[in-house]
Amino acid sequence: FYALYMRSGLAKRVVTLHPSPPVLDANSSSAKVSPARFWGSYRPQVYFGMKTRSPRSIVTGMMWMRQFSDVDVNLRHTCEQGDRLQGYGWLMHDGITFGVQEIRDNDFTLTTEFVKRMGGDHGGDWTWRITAKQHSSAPQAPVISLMFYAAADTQGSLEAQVEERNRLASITGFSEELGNFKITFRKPVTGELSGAKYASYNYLQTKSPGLEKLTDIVKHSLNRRFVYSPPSGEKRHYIAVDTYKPPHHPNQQKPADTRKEGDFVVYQVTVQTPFQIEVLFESGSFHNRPNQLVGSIMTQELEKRKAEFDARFEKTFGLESKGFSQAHVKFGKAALSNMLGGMGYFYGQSVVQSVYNEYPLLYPEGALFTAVPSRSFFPRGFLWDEGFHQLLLSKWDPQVTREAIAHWIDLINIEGWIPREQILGDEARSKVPAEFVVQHNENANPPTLFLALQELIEQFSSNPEKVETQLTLPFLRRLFPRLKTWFEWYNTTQKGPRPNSYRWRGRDKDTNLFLNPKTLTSGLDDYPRASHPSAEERHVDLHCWMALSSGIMASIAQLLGEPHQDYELSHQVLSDNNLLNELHWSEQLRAFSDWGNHTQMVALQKEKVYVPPGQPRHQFPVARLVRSVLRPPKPQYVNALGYVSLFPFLLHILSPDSPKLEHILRDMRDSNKLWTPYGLRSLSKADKLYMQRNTEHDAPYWRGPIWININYLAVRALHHYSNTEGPYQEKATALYEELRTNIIDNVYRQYIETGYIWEQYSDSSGRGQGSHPFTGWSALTVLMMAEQY
Ligand code: 6A9
Repeated sequence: FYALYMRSGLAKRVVTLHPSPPVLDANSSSAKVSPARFWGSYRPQVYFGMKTRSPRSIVTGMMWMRQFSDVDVNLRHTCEQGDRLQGYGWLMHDGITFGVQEIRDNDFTLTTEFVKRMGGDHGGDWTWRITAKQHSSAPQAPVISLMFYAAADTQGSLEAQVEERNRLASITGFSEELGNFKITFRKPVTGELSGAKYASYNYLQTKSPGLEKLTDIVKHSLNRRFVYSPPSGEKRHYIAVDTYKPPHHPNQQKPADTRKEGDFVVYQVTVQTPFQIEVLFESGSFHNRPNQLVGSIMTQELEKRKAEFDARFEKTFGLESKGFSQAHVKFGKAALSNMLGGMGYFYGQSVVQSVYNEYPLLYPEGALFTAVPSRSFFPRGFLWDEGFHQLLLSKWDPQVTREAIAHWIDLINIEGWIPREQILGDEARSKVPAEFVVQHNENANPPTLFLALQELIEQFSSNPEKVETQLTLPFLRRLFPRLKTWFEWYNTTQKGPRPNSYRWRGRDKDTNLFLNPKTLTSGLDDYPRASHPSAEERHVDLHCWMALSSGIMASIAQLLGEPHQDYELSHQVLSDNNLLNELHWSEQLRAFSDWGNHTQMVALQKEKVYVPPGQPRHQFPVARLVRSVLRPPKPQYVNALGYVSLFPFLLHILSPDSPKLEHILRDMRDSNKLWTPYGLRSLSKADKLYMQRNTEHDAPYWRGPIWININYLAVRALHHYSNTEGPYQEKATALYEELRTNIIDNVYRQYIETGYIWEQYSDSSGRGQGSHPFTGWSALTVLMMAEQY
């Protein structure tokens, strides 16, 4: 009985939250406490939509489709690479009051703008303006349907107000967090001063069983029976929302889960380009509004905010004064804006597991306000990505950074663990294949939030009089108890075989299926590590992350007047270049390296499939690729030259006078190793695993391509060593200029050519590849342009 009790106690630890008071008050995001940040474009996974920072927010959004096209139904809603848009993203966005987005579809462009106006007790009003223009290449002006919607997420109510037969003039509604409100749909006009345009109207009012079902419901309701008949022009059938009947599942025994149901109202307007449409949200508690935020008033507001944005951007990053062209500045604004406009507010439960659980468990419900790496492919929070995101955002608005860090750190459990990938809520989960959902509590991810904290501390120390930076102290005070546990979690659960060494847990276990078992937890996924994962391993990148983190823990403790000697000591020990050399310097490679049970002599080969004589071959399984080990592994250095070998340099742990620095700078500049005209490649061209697939389905990822987060750290480190007295100072300065220029030029050129900022860049052509748009850490290009590190 006792054993059973113990087991269940241990089993619960993984889902038990940290006992110290949360950094954020329970109502800190509410309309009352934080009205200006209540409404926002916090739905990065849709092309255009807004919600509030509350758990069961009413959500608003827009879908669209082109009528009379060859393609059957080209409904756009959630950001999908498969839509093959020519480009989309926020061009301007201040994170709070307004945003301007451009969406380039095949033969027309939609500009989606919003402006907020404060008033009342529920986060105020907002207006959307959608402007549609055909491309000059289009043979005739396309007819487009915009579908604006509002949906309730288990609470609140929405009601369609219909005028003139089937034109939905407005939606009235009520919810806990918004009180009463009204959403008004204005008729399309050609321009601000012209009268209404011919348009056809449709609407749908139904119930949705969950927010992840909205696209399907609209699709299933579409009908071709409607006639578009402009005063001058032919009559044609067009597609529109009609009545919605849930799809019939004959085998489904269970009744629908009505607890998840919510009202769903869609307004469709079908009109030919060019046109402009406004949608107006008015809060019921906003009584004395001076006028409606529409038409010329909206135009004035937009112009005012654009001018403010431009001035603030220049004041913050100074790109114009550095001599960048208008086109470069526009690019920089787009990169920043899409990261800000890509911030999401997610709410829900992770699915987690520890060794004490037979099955995965649901983590406690929680909120996460975070930037996301990619609005299309990974529109959710990733722990180590976020530290990089906040390096950029903290320059623009340190309050965003404090709130994002606070949300992440409030998700910590009693052990000190934070799930690495945050898949919160049904909408987020619907985008992730089941095998990737469960998060394991032995798995880490680089503690990059310390980089962002370091930036906040520096802002405070260099400007302690400023009211804004002063908020950092009370913030750190509340953060500290949790931060201590977080640091301790890394320090204990990821410790290595030798004193003061570290090892990433959670490497792939099934070693014969991969050329080299992956280490997803390190963030560098398939970067080559020891061929045979074992407890003997030690990882140089993790060692350096710990050196960095202990140093920042020491600074925070000191700032707060807390004991800091232990952190300081750890920092000194881990930064000791002699220890680092002893644990990680490979004389053979003349570079820093991981250590482990390793052999270079592995290859992926086709498995032999035995086919008995006389039997048809096709009745037997297709041969898969498996790994052959041609020489047995032994404890030794892994000797893979690439990003991992650079870490003592990247995180400034190497002393400026270390002769190792010379080797590093030489390897970096060597085109046969790491140097390319587009940035540093992740793995040396000379490495055996350079650009090698890991399985037949698994293309090289961190085995050659150029990643901007690590390149940012490299440029920042070069800047550091070029400003620090030492024998390699000049060399560092020269490399700094060259690398910085190469990265900026290429990311910019790719953006102009393809319309996107990308997840990674080809080391052979510089071409953007992988997920896009990726204004996660690739947007750090802005900081390199600004030379702010
Ligand atoms: C798979 C597919 C619709 C991989 O940017 C996020 C992470 C980084 O943290 C990591 O360092 N990316 C990098 O190696 C993307 C990971 C995406 C995994 C999700 C599910 C969904 O299909």
